[in-house]
Amino acid sequence: MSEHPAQQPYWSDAGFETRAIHAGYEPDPSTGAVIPPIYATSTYKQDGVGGLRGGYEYSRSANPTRTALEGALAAVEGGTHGFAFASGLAAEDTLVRALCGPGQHAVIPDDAYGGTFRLFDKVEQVWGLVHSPAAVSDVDAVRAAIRPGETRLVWVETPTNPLLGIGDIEALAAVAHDAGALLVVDNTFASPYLQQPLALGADVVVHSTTKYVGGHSDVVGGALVVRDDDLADRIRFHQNAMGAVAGPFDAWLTLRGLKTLAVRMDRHCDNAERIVAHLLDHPAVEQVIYPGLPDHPGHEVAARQMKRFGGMVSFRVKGGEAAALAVCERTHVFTLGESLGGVESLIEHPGRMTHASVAGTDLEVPADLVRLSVGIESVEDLVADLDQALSAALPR
Ligand code: P1T
Repeated sequence: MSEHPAQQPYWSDAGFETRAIHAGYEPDPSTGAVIPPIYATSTYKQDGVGGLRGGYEYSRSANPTRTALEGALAAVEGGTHGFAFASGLAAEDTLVRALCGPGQHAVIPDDAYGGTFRLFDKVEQVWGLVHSPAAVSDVDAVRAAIRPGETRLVWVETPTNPLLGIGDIEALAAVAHDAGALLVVDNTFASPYLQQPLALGADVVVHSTTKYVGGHSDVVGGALVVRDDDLADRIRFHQNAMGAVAGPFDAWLTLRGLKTLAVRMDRHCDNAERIVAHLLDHPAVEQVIYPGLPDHPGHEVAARQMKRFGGMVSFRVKGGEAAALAVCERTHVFTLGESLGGVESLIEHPGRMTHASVAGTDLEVPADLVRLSVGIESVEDLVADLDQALSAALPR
């Protein structure tokens, strides 16, 4: 299917916020509608057999609401081709099977979203793709994990989920490319506002748009963005052939969220910084993990490649797992739940929740770890809520 006009990179010279608000869609020529309609249609009338209007044939292949989102995603990531999927994991699976074949190998993070590990370990491995975990913060370890001639993908999350490790995207791109592999960066935690992996040499950006891009905890989605036409062709073929696409309403919600990404991210970062400063002095807290802290091992790299340090904060509670669980169960403003990146603050216990699927593997996370997705509420309320919950963890 031909490229749709909204995918053309004609917003490439505009600022980030302008691209987030305008790219992907021109006001409708017949009505002037500023926002794309939700094209709730599965098929399109053809003007004679094969006479497609605007290239639209069937909504698995393309749908105008999804096209608008895909153009906007490409524009905000500094790419030329965006693809929207039913979930982050659907995007990941489509990418892996578009680019790899049985008998090949991928290097994956030794700290990654549990579902990403499960996908590689329990699905792609059965299909014949083997993987080795390596610390994304250790360029030498990633280089050592590469199997010359077999490694097709170096897969990186930065910051990682949930330990907020930082990978040097530029250095990792060089390592991957030296070995003839592609660098894939899952940019979910940073969001395109804070980090631009393609400009740093990554070949593919992955998102769970469920998170900061959508931003309102009301839709599940995923995305891939590339600059290379051949990679785009392979992904487009597999997106259609595998069929895990974003539906029009999901695409519309995600596009609406994307427009305010920049202002939301700045507030997420402001609030996270205040909470980090508060937790550092708290007697019930063993360790605060945040890339903005000067003693975080990835701080210098993060300062170089990120605009700010993000809205995710992890901390270890004194008193072990029982204390960590007690904190998670006592907050009121922070909602106990999986996911992240929405306007409302969330708290969770990775070991028992988002990362339960990595228990007993190299990716197991500490039992005393608590993860915060810091929202954009009044920061005083967030601090007070954590204080009252942490009092449960203090030794009596
Ligand atoms: O949930 P889904 O939209 O399929 O996206 C998967 C995914 C991919 N990459 C990262 C970095 C992620 O954090 C996720 C999903 N993560 C959670 C649901 C979570 O609470 O961590």
